Amino acid sequence: MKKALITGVTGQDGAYLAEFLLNKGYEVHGIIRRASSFNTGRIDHLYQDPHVDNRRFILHHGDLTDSTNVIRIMQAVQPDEVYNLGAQSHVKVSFETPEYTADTVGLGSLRILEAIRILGLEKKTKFYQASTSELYGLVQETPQTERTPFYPRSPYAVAKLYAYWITINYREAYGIYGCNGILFNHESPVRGETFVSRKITRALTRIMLGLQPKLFLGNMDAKRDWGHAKDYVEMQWLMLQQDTPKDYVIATGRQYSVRHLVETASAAMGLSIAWQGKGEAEVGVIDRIDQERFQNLVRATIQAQAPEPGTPIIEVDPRYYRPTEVETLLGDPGKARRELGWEPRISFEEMVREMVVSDLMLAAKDRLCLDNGFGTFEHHE
Ligand code: NDP
Ligand code: GDR
Repeated sequence: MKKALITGVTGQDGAYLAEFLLNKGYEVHGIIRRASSFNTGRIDHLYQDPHVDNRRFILHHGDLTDSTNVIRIMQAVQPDEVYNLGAQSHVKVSFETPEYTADTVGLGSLRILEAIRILGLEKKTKFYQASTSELYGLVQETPQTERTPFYPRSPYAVAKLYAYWITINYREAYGIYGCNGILFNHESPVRGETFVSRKITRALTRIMLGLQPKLFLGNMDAKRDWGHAKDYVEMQWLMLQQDTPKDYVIATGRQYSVRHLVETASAAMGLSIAWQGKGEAEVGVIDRIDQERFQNLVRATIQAQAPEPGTPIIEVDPRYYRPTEVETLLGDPGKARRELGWEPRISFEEMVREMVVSDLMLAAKDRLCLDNGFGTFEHHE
């Protein structure tokens, strides 16, 4: 039975990858951080009681900033494959916590690679590095391929640049099987609530149920190549199953603006938005609500309780602008398609719809509680 170790197992990709590897018959180990409240919501469905025999999903407390801890876990697990997904992964937050971001994202990768060396696992342990389209930053060519020059535009992206090159350096210097997956944005119903896709689906569903008055966004002209996390974790595994370690771009080859994402999510619920004004003064007002479409989507007794047509529900808030922005990203997944036979299966529209349905269910629970006198649910980002 193959053993995999996942850093960042409690995150979006970690949860999908753990499930994928368990289904492939792996024994899966994950590193989780000690927190003052439960942080395992995304992997609770995979949890196995430590008191049962033959467990195949095992969690270890740890942190990428702690090299002794990383070495000890690697020594205990002796993994065949390490997936390094752990990171302070929020680009905007990295401007506020640049040193911590560099430590987890940049040095965190080095600590695992060093653990492989120190423990003499160079010939046994394959290493996957979660690299990112943010490396392209101020893009030098469109679409971006494995050969497009990098120009990182945030402390996060600069830290990922170090992680990218240290992976290649350890591959060349010590013969470690190390790969970079240069993944473009990928989302899902368990995407972190402060990334733009989930922020949009969460806020719009809550607005439709009268739980939140407005959605505040930053740069709505930003364009991204958005795929589904479920498709992308399969590729992370595929990269480690080859004879030779290589780096691959993983993307859909299609690009949309943040504004289009808002429109797609709204349309899935029968809500149409009319845009008024420009720049920081731009607002999105409710144009029309197709009640029948809304009802068909949820197939439950919950009623839409949105404000009247003409009400502004989307506003620009410059606090969400970044000091240096990545305006446009579009990937060319040709190498992955040709060499690994990989194609994304889930379309942008299907993914957004899945996120809307999931967030509507969560909002409906809050609505039901509120209607029955439990809680106020004022929290929104
Ligand atoms: P998430 O932010 O959802 O998850 C990040 C994970 O890293 C969480 O499990 C988090 O733990 C953990 N983590 C954070 N800091 C530390 C630390 N100091 N030590 C150990 N673990 C830590 O990210 P995603 O799942 O979306 O992304 C996975 C990886 O892929 C990240 O490295 C990200 O930078 C990269 N990436 C993501 C893309 C995307 O579009 N999603 C695209 C390209 C790259 P906790 O739950 O406790 O916070
Ligand atoms: P990104 O994702 O920075 O590409 O990094 P995010 O969803 O945060 O932003 C995408 C684009 O939307 C614009 N935007 C907003 N973003 C957020 N978060 N909140 C807003 O209110 C908002 N309004 C507009 C942003 O300016 C940006 O242009 C993600 C992370 O998962 C990284 O870890 C990963 O490496 C890259 O994707 C690929």
